[in-house]
Amino acid sequence: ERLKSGQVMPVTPPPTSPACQHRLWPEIDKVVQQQVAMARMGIGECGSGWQLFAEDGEMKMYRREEELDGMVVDPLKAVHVVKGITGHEVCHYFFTPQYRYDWETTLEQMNVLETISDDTLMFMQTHKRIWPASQRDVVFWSHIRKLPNEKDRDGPDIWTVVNNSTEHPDYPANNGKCVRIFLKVCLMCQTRVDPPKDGTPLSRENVSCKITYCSVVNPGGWAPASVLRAVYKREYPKFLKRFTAYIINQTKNKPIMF
Ligand code: 6CM
Repeated sequence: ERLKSGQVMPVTPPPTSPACQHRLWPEIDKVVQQQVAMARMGIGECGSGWQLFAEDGEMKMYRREEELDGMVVDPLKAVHVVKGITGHEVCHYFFTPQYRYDWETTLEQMNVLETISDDTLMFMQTHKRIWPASQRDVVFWSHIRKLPNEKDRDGPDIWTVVNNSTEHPDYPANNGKCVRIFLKVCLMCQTRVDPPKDGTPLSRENVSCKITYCSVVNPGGWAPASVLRAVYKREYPKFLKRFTAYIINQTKNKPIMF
């Protein structure tokens, strides 16, 4: 059928990621969409049960107390607004392996098991042992994506990184000294721009980033609930403060990456 003038040919949109040929792609795309939808929901919309457990300036951290087979699997949701950095920058430093030892304080060792594509990696990490529990390790894919800003087409895009546990035949779970943990993590970042009124060029003073960080970690094996909750209460605020301070420091003399 011929198109009338002004009509646009309906075509299947091009694949959004070069990782789309990979066996894990259907799962990656599904989980990313689910996690972003969850991250977009406000605290009030997610149903009751979110309790504020840490607050520091603009940073607020909420958790829901949940247990599965006697193990603490409390979902966590943190929101923060940080001046001087963009969503793309936050996601870039979270995703890129070379920076991870700089900001991830619980990390003992990190290996990239597979480069699925530029925007999708598979990691194996071992984390520092926390007494009295066994040491933990984790295998997960990590995917970085730019989401179009649907509300404001001229505004900056939203960026996200989703980490999700997976399996790797060469690294079976619970086969050495470590207990395998299972995680679902979503970092979602929205840049806000407040351009100078006097027409001077945009600087880092004019940008800020709204960060939403959601995670569910299943410790995978015995870990005393009270110790685990105390560890989370201490470690999550420490992580978000240290990580954002690190990005401010890394980017301060660099051009703004939108
Ligand atoms: O999301 C974060 N980091 C990412 C990159 O490393 C990635 C990894 C998350 C691993 C989370 C491990 C949590 C700590 C393990 C404790 C296990 C319980 C031991 C038993 C204690 C009694 O998504 C930042 C993660 C920040 C964690 C505080």
